[in-house]
Amino acid sequence: NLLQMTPESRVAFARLRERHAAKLADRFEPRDAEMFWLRAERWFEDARRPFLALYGDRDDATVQADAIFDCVVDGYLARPEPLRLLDLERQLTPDWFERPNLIGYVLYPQRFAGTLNDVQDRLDYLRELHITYLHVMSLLKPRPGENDGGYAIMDYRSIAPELGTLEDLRALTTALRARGIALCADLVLNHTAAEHDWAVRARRGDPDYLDYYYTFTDRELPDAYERSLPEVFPDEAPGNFTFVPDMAGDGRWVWTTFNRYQWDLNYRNPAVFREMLAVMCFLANQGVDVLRLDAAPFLWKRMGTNCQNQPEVQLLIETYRALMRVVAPGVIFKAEAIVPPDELLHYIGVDANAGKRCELAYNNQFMVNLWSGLATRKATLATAAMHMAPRLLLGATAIHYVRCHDDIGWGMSDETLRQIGEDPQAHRHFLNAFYTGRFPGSFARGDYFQFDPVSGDARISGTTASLAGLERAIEIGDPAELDLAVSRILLVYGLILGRAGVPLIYMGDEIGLLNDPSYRDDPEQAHDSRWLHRPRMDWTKAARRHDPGTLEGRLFQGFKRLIEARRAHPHTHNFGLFHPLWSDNVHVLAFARHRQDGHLLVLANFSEHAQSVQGDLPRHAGLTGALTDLLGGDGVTDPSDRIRLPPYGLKWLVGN
Ligand code: OTU
Repeated sequence: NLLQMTPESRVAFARLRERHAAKLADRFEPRDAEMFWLRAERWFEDARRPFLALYGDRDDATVQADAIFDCVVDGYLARPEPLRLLDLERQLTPDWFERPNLIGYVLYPQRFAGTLNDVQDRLDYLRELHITYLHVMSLLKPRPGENDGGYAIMDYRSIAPELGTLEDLRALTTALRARGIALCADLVLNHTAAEHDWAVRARRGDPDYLDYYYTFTDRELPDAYERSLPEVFPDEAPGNFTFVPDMAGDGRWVWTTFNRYQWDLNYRNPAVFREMLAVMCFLANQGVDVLRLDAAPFLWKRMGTNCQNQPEVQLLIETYRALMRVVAPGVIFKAEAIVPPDELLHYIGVDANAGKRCELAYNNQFMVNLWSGLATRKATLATAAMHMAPRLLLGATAIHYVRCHDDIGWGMSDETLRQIGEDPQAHRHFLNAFYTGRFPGSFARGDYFQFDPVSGDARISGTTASLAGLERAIEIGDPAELDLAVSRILLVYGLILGRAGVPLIYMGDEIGLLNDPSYRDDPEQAHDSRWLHRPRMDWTKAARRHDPGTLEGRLFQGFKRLIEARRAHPHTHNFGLFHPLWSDNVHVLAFARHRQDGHLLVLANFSEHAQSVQGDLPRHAGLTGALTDLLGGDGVTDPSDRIRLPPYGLKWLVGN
């Protein structure tokens, strides 16, 4: 591998060994020390090259590059034995996060159970759903008061006091590991809370720390940036800069993309790069398996652009990715980049593009297209989008989800909308009207997020159940409507479970939790309608999950059936080919998955009426012989018969 290094890198690598050989030999058995050096050698150039592309212009570039590897050594020295074993195990099973048995669940610990110890007490519940990937949001200590649902971190090395202590986190990760559940934690790396120690020092005028953030003495540059900058939270946090009156003497404007108390970090400063690297090592060494890179697109700013998805963001991720492979090869990255497919390709790719990108990323397109499908009763947009997606993206390991703690922004591509004959603006306005229940005949009960009365633009808040019609069905007391709502929920979840990648269940969806409007009475939350879909787990409802006569029982058992069908068959393993299809019925979504050990055809009816598709569709999808429905519905024997789907029906067909 030394051959792949530049001559300078070879010298730098020799320097690194010299600096640390004794320390490592002291701490580890010779073989564990050698394992480190093998990995360091393997990833050295992969880390150093993008790092120098970012910081190579500095006079002290070599010193800076050496320093990041020192940080890697420290990270490995602190890596506990059980985690080093896990690293080995995962290197033997590099597809551990791509397997059909990976089933995700995302929760707020406070709202799900209470403390981290309370979460541990609820693991049996998650076991019933076969959860093997748990995203626990907002673990780290946030600023007091308003904190954007925990996304304004005051200390990356402490747990939120109401949740417990670092010991509790380690106990939780140990318990999860024993059960084969990977833990995903947020790495909020674009910004810190204004109360973080770095920010406090910057505010006092310490020049080293002023350089951790983007600060400006007057409006000249902020105004120039604003000309091309969008606003993420226009309602409650207009603009991208906040004036901090007592900062560094006379006050300064601080870059705050999100809320006024979330200060964007300056990654042009290599000290910031290093700080965050140390945080990554720290979290990995507590037993975190998946680092969710929050707001990844925003990490680099450039005048005259929207300051998202800049090429330097990829270089940052590439460097971090390579360095963390040396410290903790069992740890993977998940990009939280809610961006169009062409941009998403820069964060993730097939086989994570030889280790340079994130292993996982959210598939936002599929999510919004599912909701568009439910509103229109048509599969056209989802089908067109799948056909137009970059081929490489189809091979990536996506997080498939129906809802999350954030709003739904209608991020489908304008190009795809036009291709299917929809006017992009009109379609988004329709979806907003539909999901706020304003559109005549709508079954949804959601609310606006960041509604702009001038343009009519908005995003949507609401739980899966409320958006899918359950809230309204209960309100009007109509059992037929209730049946339809249950079918809609199981349809969209059945679709994400029928795709490869990681299906992610949002806390409470499995028992149909409805909107929680109580946030409106809390002054810290009232302005942020995303709290509408962050209800507390209702354990009284959950207790009914085994009773098929109850709503909760129907949903929970429905989820279980889908999950168990997925786990029992190899088709959703990410090693395979994804194959979008057009059926001859606009209401029916169709896609296939090809593997050497079998082919799967997924059919989904987005309408409340029975539908059928041409009987030779499975043959076009490569399925032969008599077909079985893995979900227990009717199989298919005669290709000249049309294949029937009940209202909101779903089929997972396999050949024999
Ligand atoms: C993320 O979301 C988090 O998921 C949010 O809960 C936070 O408020 C936010 O970051 C700040 O930490 O804009 O509307 O492309 O879409 O990072 C939510 C990524 C957001 C952004 C995403 C962001």
